Amino acid sequence: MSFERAPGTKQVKYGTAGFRGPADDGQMGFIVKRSGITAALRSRKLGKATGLMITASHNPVRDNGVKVTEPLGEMLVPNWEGLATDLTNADDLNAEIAKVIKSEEISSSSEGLVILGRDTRPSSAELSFAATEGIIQAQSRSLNLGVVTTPQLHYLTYKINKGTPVFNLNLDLYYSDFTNAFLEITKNSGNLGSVEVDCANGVGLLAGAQFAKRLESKVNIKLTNAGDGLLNHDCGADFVKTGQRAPVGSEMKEGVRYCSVDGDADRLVYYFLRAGKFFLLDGDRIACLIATYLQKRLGKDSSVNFGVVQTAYANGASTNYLSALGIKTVCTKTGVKHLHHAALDFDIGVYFEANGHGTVLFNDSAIAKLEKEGHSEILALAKLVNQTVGDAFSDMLAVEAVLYLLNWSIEDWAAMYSDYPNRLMKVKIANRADIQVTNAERTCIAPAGLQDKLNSLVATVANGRSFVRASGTEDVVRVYAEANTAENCDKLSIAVANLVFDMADGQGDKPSL
Ligand code: 16G
Ligand code: ZN
Repeated sequence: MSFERAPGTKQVKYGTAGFRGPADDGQMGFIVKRSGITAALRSRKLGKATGLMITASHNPVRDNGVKVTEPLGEMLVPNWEGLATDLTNADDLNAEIAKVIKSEEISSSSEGLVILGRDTRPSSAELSFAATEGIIQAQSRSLNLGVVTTPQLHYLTYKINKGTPVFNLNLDLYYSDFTNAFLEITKNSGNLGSVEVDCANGVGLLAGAQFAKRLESKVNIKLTNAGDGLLNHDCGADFVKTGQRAPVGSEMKEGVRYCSVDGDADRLVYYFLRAGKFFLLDGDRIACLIATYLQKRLGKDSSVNFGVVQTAYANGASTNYLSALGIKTVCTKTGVKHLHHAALDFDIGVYFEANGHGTVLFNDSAIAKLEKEGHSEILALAKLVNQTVGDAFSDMLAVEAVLYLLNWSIEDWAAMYSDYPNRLMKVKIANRADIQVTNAERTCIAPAGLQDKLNSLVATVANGRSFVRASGTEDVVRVYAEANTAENCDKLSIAVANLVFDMADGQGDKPSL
């Protein structure tokens, strides 16, 4: 694989998922190398270690991708997304590097440190060499953690910047922190039963095996899709959430809790079988479970300010459930960084996308108030939830812990509310940038007149809700619809999809179910 970019190569853009694309068309090598340069320059600018993760998450195994992490484990800041884009598209790389060094006032004597990680894709190992080449070219060192989950990379990047000496930076730190937190919370419990984890044939199987071993006295963690099949193929959190069905290889039995992680283990969904029927507990449910627990334990008198951050994709029933309990909710644009940012406005910010990516952030004031009010149980939970980014395994342990603390079965959890029937469709149009949205993606402002027509369609069904937005990761427009019945929901989504197709230069066949 060449790590050089041929002049005139198609331009790429650093998006919500970093850079992502096919791993076999000769482009990913230079894209990852230049992301190494970006991560190194960012590190030199801040005088702190940054992270670089090579993964394409839930995408098929032939794809790959790369993301840069800020020192405390957050997503790359917006103006550097622009610099990453410029560095990656530059015909003259050295000139572009010089430009960034000048505009960002990076000292010529500074040296960076980039923490490097990769998933299990066959293309990932070679791409980590590409990254190293870029990191060195940008006058920095790299510390290669090898095969890790995305949240492990974020967590260890955070740890090194919080003072963990470089020689102590290893995965044992990650496993012991989360294992100890779980054991602390469940110290008075007996065995909590079985949970079966679909590892999507990805890196999750390594993390899953560690937790299974370290927690065997408390919970029986059984792993499926643990490397015997193709990555993300008919399995994983995205497959289960999108298809609302069990992954391949799972012979579901009543009375067992099931969950799926995605290809880099930053998303989680739960499910179980009841009377022969498949029942999904997605990111909205996880948020509602944790919020319910917090509200019960904090009680009326606590000064801790907490709330839930969702996107427009959150099922309306979950938002209504939270509002009925008097829990604050906020809606942001799609993409983890937007939710994360909004969650920081609360002492405790619970954020989850419906797809299962999310976490619970506790700020310093929350910790101080919890200490003062004597909430040791919630303080223990704060240690169990990965504070840097959504983490499928940390979230799984948090769900298990909260079910235990509430003395709830998975059935009790499922009974919180009933989802409104909903449907997600894709529409191909000539130029998806023609669709412009505002109000956390719930209102379409271009093409002119589309939103008015959409409103009229929504008004034709009971409990109707629908919105459209251009995907950030695929060349399509996504249409979401929700209504009181599955039939009305189908009727609404097909009508809105056709509206988009007709008003925004639809391509190919007219949308149908
Ligand atoms: C990316 C985002 C995810 C979002 C998805 C939406 C991050 C780390 N990931 O995977 O949060 O749900 O994009 O995809 O921000 P879409 O724009 O194609 O609908
Ligand atoms: Zn992922």
